[in-house]
Amino acid sequence: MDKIFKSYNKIELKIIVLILLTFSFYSCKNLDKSNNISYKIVDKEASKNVKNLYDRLVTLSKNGFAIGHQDATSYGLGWNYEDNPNEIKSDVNDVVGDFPAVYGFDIGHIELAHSRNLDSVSFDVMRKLMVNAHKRGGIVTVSWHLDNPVTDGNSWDKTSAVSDILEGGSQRAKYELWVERVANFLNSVQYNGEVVPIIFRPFHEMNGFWFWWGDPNCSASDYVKLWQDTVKLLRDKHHVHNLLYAYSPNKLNPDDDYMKYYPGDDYVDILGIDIYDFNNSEDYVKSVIHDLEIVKKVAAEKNKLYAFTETGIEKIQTPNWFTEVVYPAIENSGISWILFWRNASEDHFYMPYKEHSSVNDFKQFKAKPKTLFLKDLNNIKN
Ligand code: BMA
Repeated sequence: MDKIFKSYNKIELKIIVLILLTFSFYSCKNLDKSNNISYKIVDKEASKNVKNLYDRLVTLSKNGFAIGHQDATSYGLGWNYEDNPNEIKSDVNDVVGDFPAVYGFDIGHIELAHSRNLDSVSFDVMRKLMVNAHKRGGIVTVSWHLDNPVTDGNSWDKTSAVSDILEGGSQRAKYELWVERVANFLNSVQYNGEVVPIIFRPFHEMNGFWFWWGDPNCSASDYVKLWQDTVKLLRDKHHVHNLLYAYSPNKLNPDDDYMKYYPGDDYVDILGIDIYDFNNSEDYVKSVIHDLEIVKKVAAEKNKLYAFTETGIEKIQTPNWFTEVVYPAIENSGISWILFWRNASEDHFYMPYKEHSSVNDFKQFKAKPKTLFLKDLNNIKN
């Protein structure tokens, strides 16, 4: 080796070292490039934006996890977007000077052709805010608290209904119309003439005993049929090509099987789980670690992304909850994002707002190495 080096002068050596360094830098970057990862998505005809979103999720999860907030820009404590539609506001931004990276919306009541969702967010406003989130580099995810199609009660009306909306069921025509309305809305979310990519998370928390589409009001096989049928209606009948599909059971009780309602590898893009802290952080942390480990294992076997699709502690009365409870529990989980629930009122909020006692803790949470807010997300190169 020495001999070889002696034959070069100092300048030549510097140039060689530079070339070698540049080469190794680019080859490392290439190794990290998500394009090199092979994956299959539910919709073979998905728009290129959907594929980009998938790539972004793969890449970002190597750097940390994106921070999400339900209805982040629709309203917060003491404000509503509709009161000042010239300004995009969020409680998160008011507290830490940056916006969430993930934006959750709920389309419950789109099926009824209402102009507002079940939480009074106008669908026209929602569409604008989805486009705005996407335009600024954010990620959009949608849940669907749809009414009970048999009774016209809400999602929590546990009257059995799934068998009635499957093919041959008494409410089939109604359900097909509902899905058509969902399709029309999702297809209408466009920016510069292109559909905005959306992570769609229907029929969530099916193991939670509170929704008509879940245990014990619907069998696992009917659930799977409903899911597959809904995907086919959206994708094949209504040509909705801007979706990734996320499956998200609720916290697993000891006898629960994460896969019990799993609609199949060809119908799910992202594996998720919803777990809340009901002011018992010890129990919460145990569940988060245990359940995310299961989700991670299944995701690895199936080569799929995974996320913490809903969480939070209502009213945040536990001191340092963000840095001492949730952060350590998810730090090494490998999730792509975490979605905190909505800031609806002083009795029902999950993110800090100006002057709340958890503001300082949340600032420290933001400073942690793995929490990715909007600016962080935009700094990650795909
Ligand atoms: C629930 C609560 C409800 C709300 C629903 C859909 O968890 O926040 O108040 O209507 O989500 O957003």
